[in-house]
Amino acid sequence: MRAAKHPNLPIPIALALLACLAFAASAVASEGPDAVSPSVIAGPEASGPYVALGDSIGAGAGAGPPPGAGYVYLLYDEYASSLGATSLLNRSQSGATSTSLISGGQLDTALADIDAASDTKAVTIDIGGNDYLNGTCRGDWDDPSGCPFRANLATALGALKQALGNDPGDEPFTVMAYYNPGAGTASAGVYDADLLGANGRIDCTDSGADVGLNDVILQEAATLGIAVADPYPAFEAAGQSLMSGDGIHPNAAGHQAIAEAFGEAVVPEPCDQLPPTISELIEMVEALGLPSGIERSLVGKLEQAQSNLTRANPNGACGKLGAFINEVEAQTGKKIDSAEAESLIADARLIRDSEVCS
Ligand SMILES: [Ca+2]
Repeated sequence: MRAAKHPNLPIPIALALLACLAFAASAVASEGPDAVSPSVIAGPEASGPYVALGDSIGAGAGAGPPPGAGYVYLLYDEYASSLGATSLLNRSQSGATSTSLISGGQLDTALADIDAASDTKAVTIDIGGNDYLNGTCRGDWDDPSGCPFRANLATALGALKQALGNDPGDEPFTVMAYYNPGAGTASAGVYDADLLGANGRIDCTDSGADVGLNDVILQEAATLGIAVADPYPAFEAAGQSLMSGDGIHPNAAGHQAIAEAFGEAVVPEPCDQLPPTISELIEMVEALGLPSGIERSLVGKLEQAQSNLTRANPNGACGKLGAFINEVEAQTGKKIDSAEAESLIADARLIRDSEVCS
């Protein structure tokens, strides 16, 4: 059934993929949901927990027994020394999908951990790999009717961020992008098609077929201002040397590489905060249907700002943008609707600050 989504796949690769998926499925099945059970490490004073959510990777699968070499446990050591974390509440569950995360209790447990009378020190999450392996998202990551991943991820990240907002202090909150488990093998391209989408890269502007699992993670994290840990490049460079041999999970060195990616996580730049152009601002004004005298006056100031820019006179442009902002402010709630005025002013300031007056 899954192979039907890849009708042009060369047969040897398709067979390799099926073998790989079958192995992964049996590995997940043999582990069962409790084989690597959620674990709690309580320090002498459990007042500063590190709360981890995730699937089997977060639970430490592949790192070898005991799971203490899993990336969550490595991060706990790091957060204990750098942030003063005094306990680890690892709620990761082997086999978790974004749907089971939300409806199966894992998210609720983690939210209760954060809401408890404690000062949460850090939160990490890895989710989505099983939406690929066992879910309905393959080939359709940008289709909300067929793939619940984006909505589920937004729900989970949003709820966790809100809970952290009510928790004392500032704390790192990081979501993991996925490595390619087939890196360096014949199945690498098949995985990449779903990790990166049809265009083979992650980008905040991707949509439709160009959206893969990691695009969704980047885009939703960018929207909410959450840092992304991206171990993909390290696994690409390492071939299979970071993999455990079960086709899916990292080995101890792989978990170490993931922990290092968390250490280097950054908040992606949101697409929608790129400054608009003056031409776009003029179009916005003209679309409002304002009284013609006011529209002429506002558009005139923007055209003069554009003209100043064209003549390499940024100070003149700054002045005209400032006059535009003043006029919009004067008309706010009068001839210009308050929300529309706020939007015009915000865009004019973005242009002034980023392109002209910096
Ligand atoms: Ca993409």
